Amino acid sequence: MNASFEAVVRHDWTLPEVVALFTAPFADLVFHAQRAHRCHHEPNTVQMSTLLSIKTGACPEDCAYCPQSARYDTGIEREALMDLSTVREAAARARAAGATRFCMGAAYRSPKGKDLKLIVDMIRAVRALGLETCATLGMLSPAQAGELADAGLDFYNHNLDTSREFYPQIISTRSYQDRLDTLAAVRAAGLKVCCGGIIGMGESLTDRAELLRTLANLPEHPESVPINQLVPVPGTPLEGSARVDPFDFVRTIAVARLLMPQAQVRLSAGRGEMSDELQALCFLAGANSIFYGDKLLTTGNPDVERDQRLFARLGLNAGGDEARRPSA
Ligand code: SAM
Ligand code: DTB
Ligand code: SF4
Repeated sequence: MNASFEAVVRHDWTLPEVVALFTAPFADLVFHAQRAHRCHHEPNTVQMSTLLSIKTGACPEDCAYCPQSARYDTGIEREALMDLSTVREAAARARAAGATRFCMGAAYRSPKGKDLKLIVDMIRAVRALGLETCATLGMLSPAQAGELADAGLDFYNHNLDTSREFYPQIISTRSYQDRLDTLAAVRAAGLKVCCGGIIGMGESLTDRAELLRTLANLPEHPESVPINQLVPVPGTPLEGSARVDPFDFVRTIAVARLLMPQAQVRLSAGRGEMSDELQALCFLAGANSIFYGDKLLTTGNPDVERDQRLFARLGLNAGGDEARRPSA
């Protein structure tokens, strides 16, 4: 099948169409992804979100990639839910360093009622600093999504992680359908959706195509699509995973850009192990947002100085959601 490179918003992608994009000559794919990027976004503008783990470790789920699962001995320090002033101070530091969005992550299967009330206070405090807010707290019921929306939360992050077919090899404690149900609840509550996956867990090209196809065929495209490269953490079942071919990672970014042309495609975990040249290729392929700050949730991220140097070398500007062109 010939690849269709047209950058239109569609929700009816077939698997052969997506595979044709993945297997197109690299330069064709990246060229068309960059063209799509320029139709819908300000070129050279990259949005920056800073992460904070507000509750760390001791998670009852068994996600095979995750250092925070209670089932694996990864040596991370468990921490109960942070207090409000610590979160506010971290958000103020992130804003001072140039982030426009602050994302609070908690190692929950789903949040308990009393914790959600405390998190609502955190969301209000972060918003009051003039930052966009994002949370990732596991599964949500429609009522919980509504509570977060009422608090003024802007984005909710909940990833599909991989294809429906490969998923059971990675997680057994919650189903693919559970994830889709949470995404539907988040959307119905009026929150913006941040949803993506992980590359490098041993999945096939078909699994990568199915992940992106599932995201693109949702009733509405996620506003933000994080593409994580697996950080192989010692002690997790995936610690020995083979490194992804860097060109295949760039291809994944490019296909995400073509399938979801209006989304922020986020170059996410794994940047610490990527060269400046590989990150530049990811930006060329349509990535226009990153996680910014010395730490992701529990693992490392390039330090702020390295990112600032990279932005200067590439002529990139830090920008917010206004990067989306109104005419698109
Ligand atoms: N507990 C919540 C949940 O699972 O929705 C929120 C936090 S969880 C750490 C958020 C996402 O981080 C996961 O869905 C996964 O995509 C990503 N992630 C976790 N560990 C990772 C790793 N070692 N490498 C790359 N991405 C990872
Ligand atoms: C996402 O897709 N990636 C971020 C964010 N959403 C929450 C998390 C990456 C976590 C990497 C492993 C860690 O630092 O614990
Ligand atoms: Fe828990 Fe989330 Fe980690 Fe899964 S990814 S083990 S749900 S913190």
